[in-house]
Amino acid sequence: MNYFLTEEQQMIKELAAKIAEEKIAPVAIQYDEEGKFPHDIMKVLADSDLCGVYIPEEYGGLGGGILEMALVVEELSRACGGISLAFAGTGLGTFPIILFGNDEQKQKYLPDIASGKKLAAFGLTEADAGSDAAGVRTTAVLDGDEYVLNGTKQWITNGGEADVYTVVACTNRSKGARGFSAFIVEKGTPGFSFGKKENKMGIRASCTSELVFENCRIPKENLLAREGMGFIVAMKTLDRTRPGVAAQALGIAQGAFEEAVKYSKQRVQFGQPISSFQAIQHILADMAIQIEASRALVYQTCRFIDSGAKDFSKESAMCKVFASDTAMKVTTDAVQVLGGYGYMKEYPVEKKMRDAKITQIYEGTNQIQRNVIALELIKEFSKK
Ligand code: COS
Repeated sequence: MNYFLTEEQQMIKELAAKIAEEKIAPVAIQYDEEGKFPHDIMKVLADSDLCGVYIPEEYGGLGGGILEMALVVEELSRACGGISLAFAGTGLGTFPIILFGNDEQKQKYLPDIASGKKLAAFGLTEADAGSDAAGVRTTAVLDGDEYVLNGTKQWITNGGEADVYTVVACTNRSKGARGFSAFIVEKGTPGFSFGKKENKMGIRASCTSELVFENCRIPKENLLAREGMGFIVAMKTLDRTRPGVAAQALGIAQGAFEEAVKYSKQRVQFGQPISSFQAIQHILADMAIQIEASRALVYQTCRFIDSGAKDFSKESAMCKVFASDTAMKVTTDAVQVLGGYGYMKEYPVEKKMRDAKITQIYEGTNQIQRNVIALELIKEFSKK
């Protein structure tokens, strides 16, 4: 399918694909087994100027949008859905600054993220605030010229590895979702430490950790937007980054599909390659249909967002649901095509199936996405 990418978008996609093929694919299984964070791959991305594809040019980026970010995530995820997350998780941590940071905050943080010198992370989730994001308990209290943070964030992608954290905390509990505020917290700030690193089913090359705040004092200049805007900062960020999760799912599915086709042409049973059997052909055809439909929805949603659309919660949620459900189905089918070999760790598809699962869960479970979609639909229809 021709998606009529611009010359620059095509170049970005091809460069990311080359890095994925040459640098990531050969080490993906090893990184998965060792749970090794991909600093060396991030260095390659930095040297190739890909870290800042979605960051405005005035702050050292390439000035692209969500589509450019998605193209990189898709290609890296084709080789490894865990390694790609060092890049995608940084995007999630950076968008609150791009969207709500003042010029000073942008000047201070974005150039180093764009150059790949620093990684970022986003701290919203807590033990009792998962799907119910308004359940955040971490507090931030203004004391003179500083906010004092107390609380623990859980399951934070890039936690411990990132240098810049955008964190949502409660500044006025009585106001519910309107009582949250968002802050920038730098690694190394006294009172800010990291808890246990999680041992995960998939995306094992990605680091997932707790963020612990114990009387952590940060300058009041690190408040993003205004007090009370934290929930909106989080929701507007997620509206922009859920297509990134969709792109990760798309890449994982594409990678699994390619492995399944390759294997089906090599594997001989009953005297012929299994690709000659209709039972296998139909599985491959269904995979290809679903992947192409995902890609069309992901790219179009990204373009819609990049066109300056004001409200796209529904579209963003739709592409996340569709692409992640597709990734789960396609990777499971890829294991099926490879049969017993597919179940073994020597072959790359069981890892892709494990990596795919998280895309149905994080940045809002697919059940939450369906809530968002349904509520928006009902709102739209009641206007008619
Ligand atoms: N953009 C702008 N504003 C939004 C918004 C969006 N996408 N979504 C909600 N808001 C606003 C609402 O308009 C409301 O504002 P008012 O108080 O002015 O009316 C406020 O935020 C609270 O919204 P709502 O009442 O819908 O909040 P709920 O507590 O019901 O939560 C869901 C809504 C479930 C959608 C939210 O909690 C969510 O997205 N949960 C999943 C969290 C998630 O993705 N976690 C993963 C963390 S990152 S890995």
